[in-house]
Amino acid sequence: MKEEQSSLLLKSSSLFPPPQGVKLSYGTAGFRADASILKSAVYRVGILAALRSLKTQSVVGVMITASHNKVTDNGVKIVDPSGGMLSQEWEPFADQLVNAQTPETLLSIIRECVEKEKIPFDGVQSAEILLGRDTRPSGESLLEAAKHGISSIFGAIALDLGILTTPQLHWMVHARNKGMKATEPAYFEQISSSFRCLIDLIPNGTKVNKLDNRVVVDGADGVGGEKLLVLKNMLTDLVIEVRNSGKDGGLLNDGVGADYVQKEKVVPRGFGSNDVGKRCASLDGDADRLVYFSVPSNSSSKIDLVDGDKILSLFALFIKEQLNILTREGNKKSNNNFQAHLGVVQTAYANGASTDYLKQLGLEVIFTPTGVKHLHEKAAQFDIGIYFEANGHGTILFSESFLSWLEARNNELALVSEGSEQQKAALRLLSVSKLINQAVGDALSCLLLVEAILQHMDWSIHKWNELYQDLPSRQLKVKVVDRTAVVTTNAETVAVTPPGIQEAIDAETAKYPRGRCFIRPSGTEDVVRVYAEASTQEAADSLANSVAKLVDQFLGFGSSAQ
Ligand code: NG1
Ligand code: ZN
Repeated sequence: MKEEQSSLLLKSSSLFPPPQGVKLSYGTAGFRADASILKSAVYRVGILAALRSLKTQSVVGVMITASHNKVTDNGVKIVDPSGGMLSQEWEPFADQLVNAQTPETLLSIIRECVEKEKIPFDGVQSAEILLGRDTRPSGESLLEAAKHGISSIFGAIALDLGILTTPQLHWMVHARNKGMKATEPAYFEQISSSFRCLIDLIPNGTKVNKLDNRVVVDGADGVGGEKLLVLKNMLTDLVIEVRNSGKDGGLLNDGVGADYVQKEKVVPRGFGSNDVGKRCASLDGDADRLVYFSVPSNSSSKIDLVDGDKILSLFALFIKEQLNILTREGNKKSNNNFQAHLGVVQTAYANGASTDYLKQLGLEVIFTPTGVKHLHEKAAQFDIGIYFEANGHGTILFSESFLSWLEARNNELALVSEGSEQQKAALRLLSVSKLINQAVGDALSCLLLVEAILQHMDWSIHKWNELYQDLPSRQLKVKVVDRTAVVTTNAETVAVTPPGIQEAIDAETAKYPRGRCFIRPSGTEDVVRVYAEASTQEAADSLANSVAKLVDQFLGFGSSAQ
């Protein structure tokens, strides 16, 4: 590393001292904490992003968001050149860099990283980093800190894209590295035009019966609401009413948003008895999660939740149907046949009834630990991989080889049987691959796909919700002295430490019919999460409460669950 480079780093890092006595870790989705202590971390992530861009000789992204966390929190994460999450191999660098106590230690960690990764670091190579942030008030100054980090590496350029949803930034990084247009209008154009294609491909008989093309969306008072106000005007055949758009002074994620709706199972702010029977949806604070719900009666705030597992089931059903049409009898004559390998990926938080349902459909179901980096990686191993977390984060991945086959098959069908059912199925799958975000779960594109499929099937939200009945479940959070004391295995279903806790959980779970329960440390909040499922709501609540007490006994302050 050149002398000027070292002294620039020493000088600029001394302007961003790390907070005393705080250790941050690159968790489920980057670094997250109270915004007031994040400047130094964001500055250093800027440096790391520049190194990552130099190493890969590609564009990378930095997103400043704390998703569903409260408005006073913020966070930062790196988007890899593929548009996915930062390679897990680099997470330890991120931890070391962010926790270095002095400019000198920071410099030596950077040196080590450059050497180990053989990063071309001669000032000749250039690096480009796309920056985005959500609507949090702390975002602007944190974004400035990231820019400082980036500009302290010679040859690195930051491109500030302003306020974006997390999936928009991922999409843009992905598009940029594929040589495609990577602007917000290009993003809106792609998802709205592929939505239109899917609507145009709806079987004629269904269109006549189509009654219900309205959806009411809770924007969590965040960036998703704001962007949806733009997108909705580009759509025909769908009427979107946006509430909690962030424009009317509501507080981000405060009694609103997908996380609140999914965990509390009550109506978000701004929804109530006037909405009985309507199809409603909620985005989270950075619009990478989506859940649906309906209000069943005007006498209580309870909702009928249609969560990520059900979105996954709807998508799986539709994709499977299109694949069946494509490969059915008569079609076998084609010498261009291909048995697409379709797989679905879930985590331990998936409702047990959803897993049973997907297996009944004959689908291959795989489990990974929580965090989309794990799900995404698995889903990418299929020709078509559908992944979803119960909380509504997910997408459908199409492999390059399957897409090339599909394009070729579509061209072949266009020649021999233009307008046939087979060709329509091929076109539908191609449209889905363009509508759905290939980089990461995206609430806006998932919303359009759900709406297109419901119109295709001519289903109401109730019909959709009846695909299977969720097993009652309960999630709790327990504050503990040190959440890292919980170490899990087996896709997080078994706690290996603290010793004895798993046996105690098993003994408790055995008391409940269809009981299932597990604990894991959160990667985004300072808590241990408890998940319980059982045959009745009372039983699920009681199991969750008893296990929360166990967590408290083994690890806690002696306080009780929140
Ligand atoms: P943690 O805090 O690690 O449980 C939460 C979600 C994840 C994921 C991340 C990122 C649950 C139980 N966990 O992670 O699924 O979405 O946030 O936002 O919903
Ligand atoms: Zn989010």
